[in-house]
Amino acid sequence: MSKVAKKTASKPAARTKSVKKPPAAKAVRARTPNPRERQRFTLHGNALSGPSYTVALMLALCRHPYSYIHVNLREGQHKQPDYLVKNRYGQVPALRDGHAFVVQSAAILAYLADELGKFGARQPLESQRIREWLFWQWDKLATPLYRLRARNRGIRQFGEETRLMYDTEARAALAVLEQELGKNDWIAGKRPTIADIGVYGVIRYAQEAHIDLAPYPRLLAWKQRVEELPGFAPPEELLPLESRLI
Ligand SMILES: N[C@@H](CCC(=O)N[C@@H](CS)C(=O)NCC(=O)O)C(=O)O
Repeated sequence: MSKVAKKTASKPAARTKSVKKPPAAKAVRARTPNPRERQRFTLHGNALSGPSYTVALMLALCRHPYSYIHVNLREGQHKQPDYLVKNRYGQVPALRDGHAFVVQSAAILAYLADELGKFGARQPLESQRIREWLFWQWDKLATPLYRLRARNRGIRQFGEETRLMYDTEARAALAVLEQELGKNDWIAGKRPTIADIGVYGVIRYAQEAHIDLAPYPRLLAWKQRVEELPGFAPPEELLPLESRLI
């Protein structure tokens, strides 16, 4: 047998070994951050921003400290050149990790799940399911619910017909969640993942969108479960009105 063939022949054993490794790697990553790691992340966000909240919530649930920079949306800071180098889309949030900036809240959640080894998938199909929910959430849940909230806060203006359209869309999305939560306690399966964190970051604001969650009892029970996770904190605790450096 040639050297190459020998190497190939010995691969199955090596592969079995590497499959067993991830739990140990995860355990190392999940330990309490050391002083250098503590200063690793800086979240650029806004106190009223649901997407900023999902990232802050993820870091809180991972018990990972972070610095926080308040971006003043009213003054248009998010459209200034010095911010656009952090987030090319001119939006909050942006997360600095060392010298790199990662943007788009759902993508940031996925990044943090990989980096911190928490609330992510353990196998490819689970990873796919989580992604499906995160894409769906922005497509069908966040858009109508956040628009209704923005209207109620006076940030967006639109007439009754449009309000009714978003209201109908939001309720249709809530019905999907209600149905799905009849199968499992958590959105993407039997344990909490970034799909729950992303969706919670929208559901949290249902009241401000004037959407009553009472007709969705499973959703309410799930919301309670999220709020009971160790490290959970509401937006007002995680997103201050001023920058907070550590
Ligand atoms: N899909 C984006 C949405 C972010 C977003 O809508 N951010 C709002 C604040 S909640 C914003 O920056 N709005 C200003 C703008 O879009 O110009 C994400 O998930 O990061």
